[in-house]
Amino acid sequence: MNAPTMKGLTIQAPSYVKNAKLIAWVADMAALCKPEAIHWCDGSKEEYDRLCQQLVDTGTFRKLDPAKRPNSFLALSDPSDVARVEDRTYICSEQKENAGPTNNWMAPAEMRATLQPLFDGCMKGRTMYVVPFSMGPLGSPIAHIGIELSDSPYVAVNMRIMTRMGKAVYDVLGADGDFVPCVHTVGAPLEPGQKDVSWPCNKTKYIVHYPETREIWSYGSGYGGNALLGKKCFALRIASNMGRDEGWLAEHMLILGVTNPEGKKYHVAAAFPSACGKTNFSMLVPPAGFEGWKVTTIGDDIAWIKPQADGTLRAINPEAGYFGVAPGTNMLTNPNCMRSLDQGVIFTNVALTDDGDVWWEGMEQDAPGKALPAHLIDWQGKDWTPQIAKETGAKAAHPNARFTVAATNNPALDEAWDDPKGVTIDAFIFGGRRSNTVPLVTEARNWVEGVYMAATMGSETTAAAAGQQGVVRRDPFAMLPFMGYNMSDYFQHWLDLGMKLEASGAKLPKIYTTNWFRKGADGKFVWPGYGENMRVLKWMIDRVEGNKTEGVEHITGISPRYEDLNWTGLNFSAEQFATVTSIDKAAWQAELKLHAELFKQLEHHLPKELPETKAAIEQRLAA
Ligand code: O2Y
Ligand code: MN
Repeated sequence: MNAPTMKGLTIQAPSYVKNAKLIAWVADMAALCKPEAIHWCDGSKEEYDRLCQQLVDTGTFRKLDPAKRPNSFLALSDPSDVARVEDRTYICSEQKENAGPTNNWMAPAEMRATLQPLFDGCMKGRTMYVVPFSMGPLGSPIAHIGIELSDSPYVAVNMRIMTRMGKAVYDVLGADGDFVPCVHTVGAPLEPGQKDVSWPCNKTKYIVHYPETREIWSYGSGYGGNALLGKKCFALRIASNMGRDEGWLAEHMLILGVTNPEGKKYHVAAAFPSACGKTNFSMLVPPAGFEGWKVTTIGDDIAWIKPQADGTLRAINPEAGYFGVAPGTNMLTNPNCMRSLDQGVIFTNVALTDDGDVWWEGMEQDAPGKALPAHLIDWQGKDWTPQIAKETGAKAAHPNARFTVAATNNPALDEAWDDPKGVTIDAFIFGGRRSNTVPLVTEARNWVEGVYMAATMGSETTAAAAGQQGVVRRDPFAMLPFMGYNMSDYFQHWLDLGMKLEASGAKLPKIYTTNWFRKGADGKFVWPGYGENMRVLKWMIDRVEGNKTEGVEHITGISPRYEDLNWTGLNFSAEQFATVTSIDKAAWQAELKLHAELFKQLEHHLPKELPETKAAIEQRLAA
């Protein structure tokens, strides 16, 4: 059909692409980026296999031993391109205050002028892949469509795993459907005859969002959230704007199903800061003592939640795969995840074994005493031996090494994971990472108290991340790096939604905070975590069901007493329980001063309910 041309390059869209706006946009972007060719992805397995083989041929992928890890590949990135770049991530709203104090901001016109020369000719010598994707089940009333233009075949194959990608998206899009345009380049044009590198990228990076026009432009990185634009850029930063305008929620939350021994099923959405075990919790295996309980995964990272006419909140996982952290994943911490990685995986920045398989730190923690591999190729392509590691501290896998794998590989996948209607949320969990102060679990007495706890949640940085131990980084709703507008307006959006649901007579989901990370006097974690978190989850579900264990009321809500949890199969004393639940008056006085600092930073449009709730907590603390 439509075939605009551009200096010898024909923008020949396949006949099944009927959307004139899309075709015109691709022509405009091709005119700007000047690729050598355009490939319209159809999402087929043949296409995936062909692109993976191309990535092997060009040295980006290494095919793993098919007997050990069938249909799986390893990519090693450029050492400078290993993670999301928060300091290069921008929310370019017309007004600075709409991006808020927690985001980098530049005026849209200024950013467009900055990006124009960078994108001009940025895809020379490369193919532009047109990647159509649906965030959420195809055609779901909760789902939305994006089109990513990228000069990275690595991005194209990862997007096929992470989203519903391919031809069928065009049927949903139709002739005049809407989509979020996402442009991505590694920023490494090739001159005629120039040999490519295995991981092209540019030391200049820009991850740019225009919330008013719902556009994403990404320059210079081929890695993860910087390049797979359906994930953090669309599903959180742009979608949070859509949600604010349309009355729904785009959240950094896993979604799980939990079925009790009576066969009754509940759904929980849980927000934890990045790298705090969301994938593990979403795939939790109930321990001994919880026979008859079952946990199933709907999503491991992002939830889109839309209120329904009946007052319920229905949620989908907009993604179709997991882009999880490999180091630390093992048969003890996450057996379902390990089983998900048996075949069909793209690994990035883990180590390569001499027999063509992968390895990462913590992979064999479940097999104490097992010798380290005698030799590996590390994530930088260098020789690694236990001796080198001892002498230099070199990690075989990068700490942010990842696997990309289809949700359908997960043995604990929920049967409703792909249901266009989504699932009804019964409870929200907000989990911080605090060595002290915040108890193991607390139920908010009402929606406002829950919003307060979520707004003030924090995460203690590790020494590696911050150069110093124990600094609390406030991460409201675990959304700090992913908020697409003013954080205080977002708090207001949550409060408004709660008020609206309450006014309609709906039963609101309960709100909980958790903290698996309290430490004892010896500086060690006290709570065993992982599958043992089921003990806390059961308490929540029992409370949702109305089997109210009394619990204890304290300054921020209600927590269980020792006798309220099921301890079968775990040796955990009442003293240890006190260590993870106690409320220390002096520590909380200091904590509330930090809440005040947060509220000062967010004072523009800060809902009055938050300082009011803080005052109530202070009063209870003083009493
Ligand atoms: O470093 C990256 O690009 C990945 S970040 C990421 C990936 C999967 C799920 N969550 C996150 C995160 O930072 O929260
Ligand atoms: Mn995440």
